[in-house]
Amino acid sequence: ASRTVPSAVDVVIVGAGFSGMYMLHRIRGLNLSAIVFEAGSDVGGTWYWNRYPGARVDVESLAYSYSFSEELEQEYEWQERYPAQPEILRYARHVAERFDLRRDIRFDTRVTAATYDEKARRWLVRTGRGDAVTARFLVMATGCVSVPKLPEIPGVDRFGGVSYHTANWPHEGVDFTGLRVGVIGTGASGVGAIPVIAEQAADLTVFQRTPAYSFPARNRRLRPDEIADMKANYRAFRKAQRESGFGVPIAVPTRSALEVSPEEREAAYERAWAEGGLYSLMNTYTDLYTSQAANDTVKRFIHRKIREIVKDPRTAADLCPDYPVGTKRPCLDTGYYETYNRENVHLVNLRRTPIVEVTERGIRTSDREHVLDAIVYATGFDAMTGALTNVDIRGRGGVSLKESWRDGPRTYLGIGTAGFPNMFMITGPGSPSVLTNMIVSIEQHVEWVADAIAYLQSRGLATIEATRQAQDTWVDHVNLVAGYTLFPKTDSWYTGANVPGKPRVFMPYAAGFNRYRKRCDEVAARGYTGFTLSA
Ligand code: NA7
Repeated sequence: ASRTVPSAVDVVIVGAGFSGMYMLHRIRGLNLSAIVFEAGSDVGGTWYWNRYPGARVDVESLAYSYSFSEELEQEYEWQERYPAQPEILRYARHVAERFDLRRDIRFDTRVTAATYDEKARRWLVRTGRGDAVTARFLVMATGCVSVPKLPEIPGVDRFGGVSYHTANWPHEGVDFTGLRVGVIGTGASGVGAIPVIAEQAADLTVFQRTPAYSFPARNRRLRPDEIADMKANYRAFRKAQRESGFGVPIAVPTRSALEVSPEEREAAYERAWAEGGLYSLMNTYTDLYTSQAANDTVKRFIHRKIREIVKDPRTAADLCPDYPVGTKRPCLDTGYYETYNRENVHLVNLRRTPIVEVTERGIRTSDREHVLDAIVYATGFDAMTGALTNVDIRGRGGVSLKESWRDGPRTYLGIGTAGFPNMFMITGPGSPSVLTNMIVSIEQHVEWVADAIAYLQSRGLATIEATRQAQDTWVDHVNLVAGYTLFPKTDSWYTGANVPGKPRVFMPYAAGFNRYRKRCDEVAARGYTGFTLSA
């Protein structure tokens, strides 16, 4: 098929995941032209790349779906409470078909540079395939956890077996039958992959640096009656999502974990554990994210659960995390802790015996060499900023985004950044997105950006740009809010600590999605306060 790229459009959108797809749909609704560049060969973003066994979403399917089209809501049939990657990718493809999105998306095309021309007031966007397109608006829909990070371990290239990163998994799948497999990393990706690989592999060794808190998903097929029920009540449900703190409607806790009796608390934690899900346990009391003493109660509860499930006491002890629960994104699992009771699964605690190097034959820890046929790197991402700073973005005066974010990302509302007119980020650093049901955050951002562009159009305005003052105030506010929580106390990809040399800043906005959305709405209603609009 011929591949044409226009030389000028109204909007260039980078990325065809859930953000870029919806952005394209909204831009079309404004009767503007748009082109989307996507590095992958199809839509889906995260769900296109992360094909490792056991990859699942950690928000319930009926809530982890677009709300902008009632027809889409009514016609789509989710199968599982927490669908696996293939089902979510199928949904993304369905949306692309349904709204005829693909004709404006150029696949297998990575954007390499974007330069703002102050005279012409247009962005010039370049791709790895030699495309050069100018646009009035640039929307970075590049995702928050989309740049895979390989570990800084010597010898990674020397390994004689096969190796994979979970976020760059072969499309044809991998058969581990009969193999000795090593998995490095025990975040959401490792916790998802480990139980499934364990069933296949002859032998599985898990290399754990920091244990994760993992809650049972209690995944199951959805019943026809609950699907029908949701479809009948979707409008009220979506409203409740938008008015919630995490983009997931759950009862708001009213009491401190420390004001109830230990028995009552245990009973509440037991109910949440039995119910499963990402938010139920941490939503039992008001102060689990803010008080160390309150958080300790839920931590002790989870430690007990781990010790009950895992038979070998030493392995169980190694699996118990010591940082505050929830300050790294907790995992949802199906049989994760149980997997360590299998004869063919071994846990290596890297705190005791760190990895020294990867050898031709496997992985050498400080005490011995582990001989392996395959290594799976579940080592995470250069999150929240990597996908933005990897593109050579230059705003006013040729200043690069990477340079201006040298000491950490600075944004206004996580949507715009000073010095980069008419550039928008979907779910950027400084927004609450990574703490929430991502699709709810994506829709809110896309709609806000589309409304801002429509506003400029209707008033004949050319540019919108965050002021430095509004940005400074917002960054201070994000930090102030973070300071009231336990989040900054733990090293994580929220703070940039997982990437050597990355500035340490707690990047998400932790005051809740509902408060944030209200703030964004007020900014828009007052004529985009904190942004400079120019004729
Ligand atoms: P995460 O959550 O960043 O987890 C990465 C894991 O890999 C984590 O356990 C890391 O340990 C470990 N890691 C990273 N580098 C190394 C080295 N060099 N040696 C040993 N272990 C290492 O990424 P995921 O892909 O699991 O999940 C990302 C998000 O996607 C998740 O939160 C969901 O929102 C979806 P560490 O903690 O750094 O000690």
